Amino acid sequence: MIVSRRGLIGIGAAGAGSLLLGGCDKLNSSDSFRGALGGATGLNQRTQRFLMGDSLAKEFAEADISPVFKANGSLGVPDPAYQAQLASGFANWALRVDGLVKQPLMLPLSYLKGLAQRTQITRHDCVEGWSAIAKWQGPQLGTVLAAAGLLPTAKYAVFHCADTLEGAPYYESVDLTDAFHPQTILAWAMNGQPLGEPHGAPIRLRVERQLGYKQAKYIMRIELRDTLAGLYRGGGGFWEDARGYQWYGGI
Ligand SMILES: Nc1nc2c(c(=O)[nH]1)N[C@H]1C(S)=C(S)[C@@H](COP(=O)(O)O)O[C@H]1N2
Ligand SMILES: [Mo]
Repeated sequence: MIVSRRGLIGIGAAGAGSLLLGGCDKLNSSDSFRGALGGATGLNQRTQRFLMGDSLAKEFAEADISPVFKANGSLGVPDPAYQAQLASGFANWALRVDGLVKQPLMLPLSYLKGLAQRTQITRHDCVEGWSAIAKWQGPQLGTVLAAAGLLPTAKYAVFHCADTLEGAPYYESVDLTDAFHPQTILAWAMNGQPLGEPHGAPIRLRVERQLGYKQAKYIMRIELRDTLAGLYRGGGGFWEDARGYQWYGGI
């Protein structure tokens, strides 16, 4: 079941404060929480290294940043609820993390900005035949997933976006190998500025070893699942469903 955008924002406004601002300080200062978090991350990273190694996508220098970075696919989200969030700087917005997790979370943008940040200058490659280099900043996805605590059955992280393309909701997914890769971040800043609407405000995925269509913009919800079957047309992403693009869009 997909939670409607309106419903999501409603939960965000009501639930975010109580769950996080109340819970988070306590969690962060608890040694056992930090221990549990480290353990969960370690387990997934060991799995990842065994499978794929921890090869990094190439990173570039400030001087390499492209003067123009084309926006592609959806250039905005006409939905009035999204527009209201955009106008308020996403002050009442919260990212929902749910599905196969121990603790579903509603994470305000301020919380994501307050986590340890990673900054990386990388090249985005779109299958339509263009590339551009930008600097991205945000928390690692692994940090956010560890805060929710994955259930043992979780295999995929699915990103539900606010926009629709060709009448269908945009979504994407990665496996836990890429979810816990150090360069996989929930970017809220691009070239030192908060993400604008064309590039996916308030947050977009950067999963740097894969192609442009995997870099989901306008992420509202991250759902942990054991299978991609039964979700939309089962391809694990909008373009995978619509055009048969490879689910693993490796570069
Ligand atoms: N939500 C959402 N994410 C998306 C898309 C989209 O249309 N909607 N387009 C994808 C494609 S094909 C590309 S190349 C990049 C474009 O990102 P940009 O607009 O920042 O250049 O976003 C990807 N993520
Ligand atoms: Mo693309």
